[in-house]
Amino acid sequence: MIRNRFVTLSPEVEDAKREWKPIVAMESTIISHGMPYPQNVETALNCERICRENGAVPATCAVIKGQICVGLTEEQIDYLGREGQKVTKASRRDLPMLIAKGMDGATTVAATMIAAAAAGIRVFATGGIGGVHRGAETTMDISADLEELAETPVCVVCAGAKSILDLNLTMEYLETKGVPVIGYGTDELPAFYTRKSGIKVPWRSDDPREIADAIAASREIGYPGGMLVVNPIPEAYSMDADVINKAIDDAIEEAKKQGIKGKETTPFLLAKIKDITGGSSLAANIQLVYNNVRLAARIAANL
Ligand code: PSU
Ligand code: MN
Repeated sequence: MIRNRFVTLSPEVEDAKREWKPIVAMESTIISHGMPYPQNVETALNCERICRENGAVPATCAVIKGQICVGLTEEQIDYLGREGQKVTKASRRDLPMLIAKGMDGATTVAATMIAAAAAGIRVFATGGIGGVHRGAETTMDISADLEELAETPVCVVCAGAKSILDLNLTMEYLETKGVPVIGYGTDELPAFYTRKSGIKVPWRSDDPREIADAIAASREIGYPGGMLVVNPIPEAYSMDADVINKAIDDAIEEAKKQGIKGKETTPFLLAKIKDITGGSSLAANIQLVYNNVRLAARIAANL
């Protein structure tokens, strides 16, 4: 998407663009639907601080009163965090009506990529992306994030995908769509809370500069889409695989029992997993996001 009258850049992001400073986009569904208050607001503000400390300007994105905002104030971040699930979870398909109605929306990876692309931002840091859900052969539950990666020229840095998803099918989908997937310092897809999944990634890079070169190359050769960098959670914060996998299985069982469907699925599972693990999944989640912001800032600085 190109810049238009529905996209507002914050003064800080506007200045950064003018001065060609590195910028890193961040999403807001993770704030409103991905974590509980007040940890969600603390985490989002820490992400912005860590981004600045690593030499890049943060651009947290959301829809506020029908405007696609690239760069939020502290008050806006606090508002999204306090409102939590009351704010509309906004993916690609939600943007036109949110704008028409002048509503607020917390943007998913897909919608944040659209916002970032409109502002000419090439790098985006988050925790986890949506993907092909377990059982998608019957439910058809495949996140719009995957289509967006195929279409929109933004490099998303994440900690791999959670095994609430079918990781093999998610990788197959990305392959079909021609999305470059790059393991940062790893040959394996990280499984969000843990560093390993046993699934190979097509590419590995140990150098943020090389990843920046790949982004630049993808633009020059006319790739329409983005790129996915998968960055393992730091060893010190990674969880025990058996503990987390059991929690995920139990959470999925509970979701089935309660008939949770569609866009409610991911937020429900995240909250349930946090309860089952007594909050240790949340602590891991927060640390992996910080780690991704650091890497994204370094990539952006090399562009
Ligand atoms: N995974 C997480 N935390 C999150 C999400 C995914 O660990 O907050 C959010 C992201 O905003 C992602 C969205 O883009 O869920 C995917 O939702 P869906 O599967 O409904 O597309
Ligand atoms: Mn879905």
